[in-house]
Amino acid sequence: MAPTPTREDKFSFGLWTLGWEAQDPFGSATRPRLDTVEAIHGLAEAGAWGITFHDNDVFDFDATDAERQKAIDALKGACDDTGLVVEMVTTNLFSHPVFKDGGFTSNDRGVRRFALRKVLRNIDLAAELGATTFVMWGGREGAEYDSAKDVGAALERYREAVNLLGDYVTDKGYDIKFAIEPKPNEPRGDILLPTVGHALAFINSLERPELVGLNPETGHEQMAGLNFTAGIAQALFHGKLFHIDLNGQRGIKYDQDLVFGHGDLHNAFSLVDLLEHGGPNGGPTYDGPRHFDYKPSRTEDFDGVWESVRANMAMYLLLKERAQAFRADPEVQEALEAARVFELGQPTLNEGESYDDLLADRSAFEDFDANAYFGGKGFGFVRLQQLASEHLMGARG
Ligand code: GLT
Ligand code: MN
Ligand code: MN
Repeated sequence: MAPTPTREDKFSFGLWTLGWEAQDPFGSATRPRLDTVEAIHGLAEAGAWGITFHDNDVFDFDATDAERQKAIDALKGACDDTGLVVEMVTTNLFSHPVFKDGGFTSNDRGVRRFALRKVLRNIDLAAELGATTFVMWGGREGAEYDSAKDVGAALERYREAVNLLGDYVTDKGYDIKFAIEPKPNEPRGDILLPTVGHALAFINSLERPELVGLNPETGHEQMAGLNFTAGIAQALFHGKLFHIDLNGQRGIKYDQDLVFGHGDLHNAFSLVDLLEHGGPNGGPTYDGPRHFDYKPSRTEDFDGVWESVRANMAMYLLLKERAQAFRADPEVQEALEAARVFELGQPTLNEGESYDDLLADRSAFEDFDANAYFGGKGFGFVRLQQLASEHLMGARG
């Protein structure tokens, strides 16, 4: 039996996730639109704590001011009725034809100015609704052709945009931080800031890097063939895990946005272990929202949509239980010790040791038996992974 989610679990969902009508490049929608108020009430009943949305998940791109306000009021009312919080807001800079070459980095300067205005208006809304994270997923910021995009200039414009947004929230006194969401490709052939690492380097070049972190998505790193847990560990290491998009992906292919854990289950297990416990040597944990960015498969009707909502939370909680059992198992602790995982927590040099001291230490080099590592001194990592797998499968404690 899967544990029941509670508000303390801090589960949140994008309105665009369960609200997806399931159209894809090869076929039309297979479900009707899900009303915002209905979605919020359903999420509250399922045990979620918060919601997130793009401006145009709530009101149309072409909405009049009155239509926009009516939609916002309906959302606010549903949140007041259910106690759900709006924890993050983001801007749709990818659906409308005006953004066909991107928003912040379109070759067309008029489009770039329009995109900035759309985002500034949406930041005001985010602040009004109490959201503290503002995600920027630049799905259209990229190109299909090397000859068409000056990548250096595009990064310059990206930086100009994010610097301006940092000035804006600072001057307005908003309690909002930005989280950049990397993705390697899709919808563009190649997207700028394709991975966690690229985005970290970009953030460090900003005028207010402290205001900007990451919103990594499971499937996006895995689309690049990367290990999501390792990417999250690096984001935590840099103090930049501001938010997270949990979902499932099976290998290097199109963005599947499956239910969390329905892709690479081993990686989902190690991820939950990391988020909940930090690294084995006591690295930082994550206490932000557990946010799901997935798509209920096109095969599903509304029963399947709600099944998938519950499945995301159930998978997280089950993996959390399994990770707790893994950490608490004395045999695992002994295997971690034997695998010298804790030894990596020890500095390589002694306290106060200089390179001169290291050079003088014969045991470090002249007398060090490097050949003992041939046919000996195995690390026992396979045993450790087997123990992790047995815990994951519920075969132990
Ligand atoms: C879009 C994308 C997601 C992003 C969303 C935020 S929108 O659905 O596929 O990965 O997180 O803009
Ligand atoms: Mn995705
Ligand atoms: Mn996402």
